[in-house]
Amino acid sequence: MIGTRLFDGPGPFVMGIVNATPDSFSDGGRFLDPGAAVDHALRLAEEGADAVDVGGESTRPGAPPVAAAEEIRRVVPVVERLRARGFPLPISVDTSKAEVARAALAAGADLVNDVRALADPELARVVAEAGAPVVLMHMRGTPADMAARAVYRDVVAEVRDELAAALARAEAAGVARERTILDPGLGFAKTAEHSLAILAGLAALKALGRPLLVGPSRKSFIGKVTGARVEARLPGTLAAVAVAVLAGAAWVRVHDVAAAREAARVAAAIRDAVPAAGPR
Ligand code: PMM
Repeated sequence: MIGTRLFDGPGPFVMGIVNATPDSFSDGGRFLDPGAAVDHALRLAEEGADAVDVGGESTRPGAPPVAAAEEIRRVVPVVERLRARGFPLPISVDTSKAEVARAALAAGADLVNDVRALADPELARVVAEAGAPVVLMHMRGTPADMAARAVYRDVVAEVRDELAAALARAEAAGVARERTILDPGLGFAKTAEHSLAILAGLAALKALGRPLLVGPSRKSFIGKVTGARVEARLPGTLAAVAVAVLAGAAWVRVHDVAAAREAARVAAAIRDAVPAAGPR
């Protein structure tokens, strides 16, 4: 259950991104005003999003940390205004801070998306007490130092094992396993080659037994392949969305909801198709 809806089964479900930040890598500054962020969330709902993810702290490589009070000032008014208008979708809050999660959940958010996978025990406590679903994303270190930690022998196996450890940590803190969604964290403590390898090996992460969420949208690994600037990475994003869904991702987290939803639905139809027995 997320909000009032049961997100059971293989999906695909689309999480639309609402960044209320001045400096996110692809849309920083556009939705800093709460009214603009609210309008954007409404647009994403019209485009067919299944949930929206509201964030007040940029996690791009090297991004400076933001104080909790500032993050609350950016995020909570957006959640409040959406709920006051009867916004029908689950609202996720993209934060690693307990105070921000607490305030956003009190304002009507339904789930917590933590790029640090509940590394902060206080945030784990908040999530456990609220009984809120949580996205546990794989990263190493923090956005400030993660690039230096992108060293793997077998990136898929190591991400799988580190996500298993995050899941165990969450459960030990009282978070129900059934309330977790796992995310390999494309671009977080990963080179472009690592992110591509994760997508190629994504099916192996299904062994963890939890729904997977994948966030390829406009990321630099796409630019590395195509040479496209951030604003021109939609075609590459759609290829990654299709691959993720085909490999078993239940959720994709994207900026361009309408396009990604179509790509995800076609990929899911292919995933679920029964191949013909062969030439007649
Ligand atoms: N990527 C970003 C931010 N938050 N959360 C999850 N769960 N997964 C991601 O891949 C992810 C995230 C960075 O992208 P943005 O700045 O465009 O939101």
